[in-house]
Amino acid sequence: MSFGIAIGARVRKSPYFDKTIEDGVSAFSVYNHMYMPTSYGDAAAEYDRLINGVAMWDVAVERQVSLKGSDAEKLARYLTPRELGALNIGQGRYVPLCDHRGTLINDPVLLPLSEDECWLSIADSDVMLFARAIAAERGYNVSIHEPDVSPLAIQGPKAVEVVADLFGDWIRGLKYFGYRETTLNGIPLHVARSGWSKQGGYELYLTDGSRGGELWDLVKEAGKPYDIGPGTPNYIERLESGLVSYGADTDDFTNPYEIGLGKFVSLSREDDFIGKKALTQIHADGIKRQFVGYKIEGEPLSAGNQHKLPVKNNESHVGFVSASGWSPRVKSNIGVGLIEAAFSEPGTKVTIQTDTSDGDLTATISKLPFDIA
Ligand code: THG
Repeated sequence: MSFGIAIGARVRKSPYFDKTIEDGVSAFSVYNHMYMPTSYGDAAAEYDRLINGVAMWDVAVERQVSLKGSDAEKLARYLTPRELGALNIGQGRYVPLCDHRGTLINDPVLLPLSEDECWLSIADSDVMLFARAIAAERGYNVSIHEPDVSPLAIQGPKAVEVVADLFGDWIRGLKYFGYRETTLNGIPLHVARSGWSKQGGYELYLTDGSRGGELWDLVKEAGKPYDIGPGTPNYIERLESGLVSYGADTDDFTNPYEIGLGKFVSLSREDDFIGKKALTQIHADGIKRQFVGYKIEGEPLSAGNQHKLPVKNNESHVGFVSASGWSPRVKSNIGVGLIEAAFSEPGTKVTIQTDTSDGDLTATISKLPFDIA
């Protein structure tokens, strides 16, 4: 199977788009109506850089939704089931969002920028439309738009050295999700300690898209002593680490409890928030499914699965595998997905039905994150 993805004006381009092509990008996905690099053609090298070195990722698709106005904070609190307590400028927080049915609709990072503005750094769904409708219906004094902001992630154990060489040693003192506004050769950006991997790293939130190429080159140059190379949100590392991929792992019925984000839901909050009633009911009823790891027997699976794979117990369908592949560190094929609660106990054996020559595979439920051998 070999085919391309149509490149046109309808799907948006990252400010790093031309640079990723120069650096040999070989596959894109579409995320937040934008092309997102997913491979540079050498999965083993990209994984190795992330685990042992440092990689640079075009994650401009992590779009910001700016809430600005005297009710910005009020709206942010109403949108998430998380109890936020005091918001601190310069300190981000992971804030899952639900709809009125208690279904997870995004899992952004909230960045409080000032008394009257915050950004939601979103995963792949149309939070701007949702937030605008909520704000208008409630009569909140807030304007909502997507600013010109494009994160570039620097991830891996050596990321800290690259970022310290670029900005100074103060970046070592940033807390997780902490960030600070600064410039690099006059390029405006925010430096944040964050990223969608458990290997450590930073994200540069570029705030002038016309300077993406320049920023890409500066990071690449500073990374040379550390053998920096291109990468993307890593398909295998995120499975090992048990990071949720909204959209891949979730469906239109997934609630935060079953996907492992229950700790961010505060039913005891005195103020109201979207989904409070539904989440209270879901919590009282007990969850029906659970997000689990699958340790899968057999030869290394050639590539990621293209569909959610059915999981069976005898002949009944009890769950699915949303992503799977060979883990060099677990030294096994692994996967993640939702399964009926009765089968979610670690050690339970199940059958995964593939739609390839791999046939049916035997798997054992594992806790997340996976233990690294
Ligand atoms: N970078 C930025 N924005 C993002 C993402 C990103 N927006 C949404 C998308 N990723 C998915 N959301 C995330 C982002 C970070 C984390 C998980 C999902 C994360 N989690 C830590 C963990 O699970 O250990 C910490 C969570 C906590 O305890 O607060 O880092 O990649 N800019």
